[in-house]
Amino acid sequence: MARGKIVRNKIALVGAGNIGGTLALLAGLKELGDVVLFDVVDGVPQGKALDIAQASPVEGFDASFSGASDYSAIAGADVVIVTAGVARKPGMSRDDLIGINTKVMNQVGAGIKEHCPNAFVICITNPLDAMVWVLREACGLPHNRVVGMAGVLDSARFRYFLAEEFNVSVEDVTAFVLGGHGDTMVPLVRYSAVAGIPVPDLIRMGWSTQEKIDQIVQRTRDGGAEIVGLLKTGSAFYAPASSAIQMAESYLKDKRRLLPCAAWLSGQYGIDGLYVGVPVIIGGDGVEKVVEIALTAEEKAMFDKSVGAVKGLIEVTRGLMQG
Ligand code: TXD
Repeated sequence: MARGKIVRNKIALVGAGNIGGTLALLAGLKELGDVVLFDVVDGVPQGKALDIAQASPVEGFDASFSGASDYSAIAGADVVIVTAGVARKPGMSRDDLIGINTKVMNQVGAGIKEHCPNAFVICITNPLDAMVWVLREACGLPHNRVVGMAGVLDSARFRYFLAEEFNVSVEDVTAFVLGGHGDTMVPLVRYSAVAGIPVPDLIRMGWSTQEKIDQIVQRTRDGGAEIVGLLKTGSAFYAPASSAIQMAESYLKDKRRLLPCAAWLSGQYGIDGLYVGVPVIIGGDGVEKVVEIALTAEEKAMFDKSVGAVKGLIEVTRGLMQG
């Protein structure tokens, strides 16, 4: 059968700041498609696009890079990754960003609705669990085509700390973090493993102690704040960008990765009508399946507490939107 002309994917990055610029470089290095950087600060998206394009002869990737401050530039995007808004400074919680970033999500959602209603949308802007909901409401896309990036990052932090503790390759460590992207997140030790050997077994084998693993769980919860405290001028951006690109790649290449993401629940886990961090399969149709794993009573209690925190965040956000 004659093959039609292969057209490159189009990736729109709304927000060309620390994460946005890193997303653009990673998309280029992985040759995921043509990249449009969008930002309200004129010159920044254009400058970063040109700078990354000039790296392409060295790195050997063929793609177009452009910068824009008009939403028409994202027309027809296959994937939109949203980092627009303000980031945390030391002493600020993710929740402190609600007011400003809610307004930004409504603007971004309107741009997506008008220019690329068939896209797969990955929200990164904090507070993530609320902003992904605002963005979905504003763009009106199907719930399975709007997802939040947080769990992949939190799980990556957890995986890194476990690999360091066990002195093994990060490639062999898998881990799960459920719930909201905040202090109540639920790193699941029971579902984390090294080459399939569950972490609880590794503790019994003397590879670590429960106390050290508990400390790693807490350091994972504090992962964002630890970096904000060190950087002082902003928050993490390399690992968040890598995490979102993994989600985008799973969609663009129909890889059906099983990844922890903030996904819309319509009855799963006994929750109906809320974005929560759960394991999902991301393929060519977007979020193709929410995976319901069995939880012990203790794990369920922690998950329910995290869900409660997300619900509280949504109520505050609703109040702001109606105010
Ligand atoms: O795991 C996660 N989801 C979190 C998310 C991990 C790390 C960072 N988290 C959040 O991502 C962070 O708290 C912020 O809310 C976003 C973006 O973080 P980033 O570090 O990239 O922030 P920057 O460098 O400030 O970039 C934000 C850009 C900046 O260039 C602004 O000019 C632009 O957003 N901006 C806008 N773009 C479009 N439209 C509007 N209205 C707008 N307002 C600001």
